[in-house]
Parts: sequence; C-alpha cells; structure tokens
Amino acid sequence: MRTRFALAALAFATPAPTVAQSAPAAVHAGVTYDTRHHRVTVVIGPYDVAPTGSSMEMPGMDMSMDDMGAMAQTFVWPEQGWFYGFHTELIDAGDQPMPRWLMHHFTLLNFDRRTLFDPYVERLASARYNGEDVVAPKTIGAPLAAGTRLGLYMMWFNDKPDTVRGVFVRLTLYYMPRNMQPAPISALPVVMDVALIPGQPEMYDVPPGQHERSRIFRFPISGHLVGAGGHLHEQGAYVRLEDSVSGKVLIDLRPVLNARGEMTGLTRKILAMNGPGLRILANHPYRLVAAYNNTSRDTLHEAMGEMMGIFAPDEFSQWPAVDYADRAFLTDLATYGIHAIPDSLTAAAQAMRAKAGRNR
Ligand SMILES: [Cu+2]
Repeated sequence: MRTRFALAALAFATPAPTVAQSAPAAVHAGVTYDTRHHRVTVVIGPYDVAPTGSSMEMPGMDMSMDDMGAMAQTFVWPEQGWFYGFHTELIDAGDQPMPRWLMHHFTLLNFDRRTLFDPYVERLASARYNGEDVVAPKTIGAPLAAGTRLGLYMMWFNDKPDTVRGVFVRLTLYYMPRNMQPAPISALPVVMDVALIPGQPEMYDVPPGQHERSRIFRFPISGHLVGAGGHLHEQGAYVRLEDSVSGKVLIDLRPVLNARGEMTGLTRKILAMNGPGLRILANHPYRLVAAYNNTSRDTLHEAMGEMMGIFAPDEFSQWPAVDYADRAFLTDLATYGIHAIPDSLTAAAQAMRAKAGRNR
C-alpha cells in the first residue's frame, strides 16, 4: 500500500525539467550555508503540482496523509549550534510568491537523533500549509552538531482543477552559534499522542457525547517542559497532562475559536516564563488526556489528540541514542519512503565534520 501511494505522489508533484521563463531565473534549487548570519537555506524545485483533488481531506479514506508525500532533499548541517526557528516560502523561478496552500505540510527529519518516547527518527521541525512559521525566543534551541544528517519531506496539495507549474519551496533555518552568550537552554520537541501506533495513522473514532482517551507517558530522563501546544480536531474539548499519581492537572490546553466558532488551534503555554518550567521526573507516570464533546449524532472519524512539548533534559547527553538496527526505527523511516540512509549523505556528513574541525 505504502509503495503504491508513494509512487502516486511522484505523479502529483513532478520535478519540472524545464520552466517557461520570461525573466531570468532568480531562484535555484540547492542548499546554501550562511555561517556569518547563521542560516541554512534549502530550495527545492521547480515542481509541477498536479491536481490532487480535495478527497484526501475527506474522512473515511483508507490512506494516511503521509503516503502522499516524498523526500525532497537530504543535506547536512554546517556547524555546531542551536536551531531555533524557520521560515517557509513558496515562490516561482522569479522569486515571486506562489500560493502557500500548495504545500500540505513539510517535516524536517534528523537521522542522527530519535524521538524521546519511541525509537523513531527525530522530527526536528514541521509545518502545515496554514501553519505559521516558528521562531523560538533565543533562550532555547535544539542543539545540532556539524555534519548532522537531515532530510526534508514534502507533501503537496492542489484542490484546484489545473496543474500549478514551476513551484519552488525555500526553507530558511535559523540557528545560534556555539559561542552564543548566554548559552541557550538545549531543548527538543516531544510529541505525546493518545493514539500513536507505530506505522499507523494517529487517528481514532469518537462516538456522540463526551469522550476521553488517555495514555500514560514516562519520560526516560528528567528535565523540564518549557513550552506546550496541542492538537485536536473539530468538537475537541481539551488536551491535558496530569500527574497520574496525584491526579493534579499540570497543563490544560483549550480550543481557540474564530468568529464563526471554528477551531483555529489550541492555546499555547510558555511554562518557563518565571523559572525553569514544569518539572518532569524520569520514569514517573504522566497521563495525557484528549477529550471531545461530540454534539453531533454521528461518530466522528479520524479524531486526534496530541500535546507537543518543548523538553529541556537535565543532562542532554542522556537523550536516548538511535539504534539503526531497530526494526521500529526502520519501519518509521520507511513511512517517509526511506529504506536506507544514503551513503552519499553519510560521506557529506564526514566531510562537513572535518571542515568544521579545521575552522575552529
Ligand atoms: Cu490532526
């Protein structure tokens, strides 16, 4: 199934060999490193984005969204630093804006680190077509070493009848240098999902009425949560993190509604405003609760319940290491269409580490 849809995705967004150019092309695909301004810019394209139909957003489809995308670019990180934000632009060859909704979502993978709770490849950053760019305050950042191997996974979306031609994506990644003073807190995103099953879409059914689903999480290492956001679908009521022993509610995120009463997202919490953040103890049971209040008469399909935290471990060196032979890690990589990390990427990483060592 996954292979079939991965092939289908290639038909949806094909790299265009030639683009009709009336003006000289200002935009070129590739990765550029600006170590003076501490930026990495990744440009992919040009793509011709064929109509994908709107059906992929409809409930009841038996495919995961992730089956419709493709790995667009692998690259290596230039130097030791703290990644703290990104900016995405959809542009044409002349650097003019293109419709942002063409990008359904992107995910930036870090092949050299795993997620905290599961032996999966790290999702360093991601954004949806309607999502904002994310720039954290310069007091926290995700540490990255020179030569870290990264991959940009892209999924397109075009619900209009015509192919949109000559689309480039420019992703700018911002970082703080290793000599940054004061040194930022090293923290990484952690995703807690009430329904995550390896290799499966994180979705479930909600019958009419009040509905709660929960899952216990144990952090393998101690630290602090310095920020939190959440994700629910329509009719969602709240996402909470509780101390499972005392029952105390530690974080409570509620829907944010627009003037029409539609959910635009959940409240976000900065937890490290007046201190180090919410204390998290290793191996202590914390309960994530996702609640819905389904006021319709029908079962809601494809519901989700997630909390995204920014976690600062006490000892960053204790972060669990990647096991490249772990079947779960390989299965997770395969959902992004990757069956082996390319040797060329590993060679580029070695070259970048050597270069960074000479520049010190
Ligand atoms: Cu969702």
